[in-house]
Amino acid sequence: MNLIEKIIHSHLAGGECRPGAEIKLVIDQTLCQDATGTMAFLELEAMGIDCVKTELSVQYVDHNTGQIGPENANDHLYLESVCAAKGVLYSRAGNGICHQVHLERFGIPGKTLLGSDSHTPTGGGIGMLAIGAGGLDVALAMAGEPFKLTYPHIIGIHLSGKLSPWVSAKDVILKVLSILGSKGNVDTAIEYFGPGVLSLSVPERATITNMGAELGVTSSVFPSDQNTLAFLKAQGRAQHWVELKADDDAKYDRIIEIDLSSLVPLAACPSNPGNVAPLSQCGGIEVNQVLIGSCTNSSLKDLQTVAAMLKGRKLHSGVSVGIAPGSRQVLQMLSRDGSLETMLAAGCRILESACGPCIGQGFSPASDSVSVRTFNRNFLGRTGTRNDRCYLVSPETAVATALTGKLSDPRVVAQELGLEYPQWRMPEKFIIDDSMIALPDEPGKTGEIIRKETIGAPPKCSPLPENLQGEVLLQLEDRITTDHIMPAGANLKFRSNIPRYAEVVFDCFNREGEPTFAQRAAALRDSGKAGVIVAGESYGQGSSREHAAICPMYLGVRLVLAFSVERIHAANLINFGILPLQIRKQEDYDLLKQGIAVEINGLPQQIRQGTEIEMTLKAADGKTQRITLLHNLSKDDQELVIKGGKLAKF
Ligand code: MIC
Ligand code: SF4
Repeated sequence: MNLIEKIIHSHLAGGECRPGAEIKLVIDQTLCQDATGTMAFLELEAMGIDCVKTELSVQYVDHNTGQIGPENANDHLYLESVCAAKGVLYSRAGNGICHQVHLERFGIPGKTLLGSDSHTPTGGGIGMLAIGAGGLDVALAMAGEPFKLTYPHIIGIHLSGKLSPWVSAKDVILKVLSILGSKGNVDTAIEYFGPGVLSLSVPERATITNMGAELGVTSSVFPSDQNTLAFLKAQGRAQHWVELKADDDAKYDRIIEIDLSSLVPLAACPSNPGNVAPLSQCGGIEVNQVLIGSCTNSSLKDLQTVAAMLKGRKLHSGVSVGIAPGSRQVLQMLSRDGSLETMLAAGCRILESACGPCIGQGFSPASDSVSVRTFNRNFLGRTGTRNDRCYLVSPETAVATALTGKLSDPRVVAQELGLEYPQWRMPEKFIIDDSMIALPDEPGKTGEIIRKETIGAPPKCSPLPENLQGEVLLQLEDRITTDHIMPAGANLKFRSNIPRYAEVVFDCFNREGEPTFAQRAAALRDSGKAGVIVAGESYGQGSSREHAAICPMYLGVRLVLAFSVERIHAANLINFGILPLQIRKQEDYDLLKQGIAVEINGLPQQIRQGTEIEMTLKAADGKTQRITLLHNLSKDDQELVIKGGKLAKF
């Protein structure tokens, strides 16, 4: 068996191990972050669960830490008190980004981890089978229910050779993105193997598995070896180490060969992580902002490399540089070894250990300017600036750019400046201080759950109608992300208030002087009709935010018609009673224009009797046409969506 098969087999709670079949997995650990966690815990409360049933559940505060207005702090109070009551560890604001802290303090090779954040697969860097999901699915896992997923096709990426100086882990995952693209990889998982693995430390592996999320795969996993042990030892957790690897005769559904020595510095160009090009092809662009951090590139390894490159140098005067260390541990280490001083002396702006600009919380770039970031997503507008131009690169490329003011190949800059590549070594011991992680109350001695006025309730959805009458509210193209559907940035603080957050659904498609999407959808809902969204391929890529289903559902959306829907988003739609249907032909897509009326008769019966759904389209001139759509819902999911989603039963 390969390693992913081994972990799945040891956690199987039902189903058949065959690509495409539905299986149930026992979940050992869960993680939530604050932007998805409030809803997850409100859902857990709605289920009437007293105490979580997992081996370990941790709630982090890392997304909503700007605290402009009381909403964020109200969320934090609610989360800390509900975690104390339900047996969940709570990592306070300032302690770091969930994926980085989880890797440092809690990740265990061979365990399963379900997280309400799409970058949960970061845990694959330490040999976990770590999967992102919507908050409701994580709440169910905390309640002790196994997690349902499609048994994946397993791609083996065989690594050989060793990275050349100035080429780093980010370039490896950008290379993989250039091969597999950022769409069409649903129900696939990636396992890294081969002699090249040993040349990568745990933080480097975690950069690679983290950005596997941008491929749209279920998870990415590295073996657990001597490097994993070295990392765990330095974290004071050697007892958690087990050796894990694929059998010598393991099979994969597909094998991709990557010779690490042949890689060059790469960039993901605007505005998708899949738009990868060698830096030599996009160099010379004038850059105004460089940001280093996010759960992809904010480890001690990354930031000590950054400091070594900056030592004794000043930033280019045209560039504003921000650095957000991934955790308080990383920040303390940088402070102790003098790296922080080097960064400040160079002219860098030091940010809190949190997601910050990665999710549009400040540091939006100037209009018509270029921002270069070590982050994982550059979807249009995610920086908080409309029509932004954002490039994703390695920390080495980011510093080379910060020094020159132009998007630069670090190999060239190193030669010009006479820079030696800083060789990184894992410290013998990291600074270990878990005092910002609050432990739960003793059973039977739980305190009050604090619920301020900005904490709402998760809305329930009604069953699907017998005969659905609706209208296409929006016809969209390929690769519509959850950032398009549910913008974060300045709106992130409304995550606990669905009616308020729903006002900005599809905000990026609203035009001045015209009714907004939310207004059109609510008017249709109030007239008793269903809202319909039409899209191309890979609808709902990106974040795990279930708000991209909850808020449209709240506005009366009941159908999403697309060529394909990404895994986490498809599950979120079903969980909240929205039916995803597959468009079969381009001619059908072309007919599904905004404003066209649609009708489906006997919808529940059609769902139950097969995979085809007949829909009638009625144009404004009274002409009707029929099209056939497909669904691939399991029996359980059919009943779930028919009765109005998972919360309907509570
Ligand atoms: C993201 O990177 O888009 C986020 C913000 O971390 C999301 C979660 C969210 O929307 O709260 C994710 O990746 O799942
Ligand atoms: Fe936070 Fe950005 Fe990572 Fe999402 S991708 S968890 S916003 S750092």
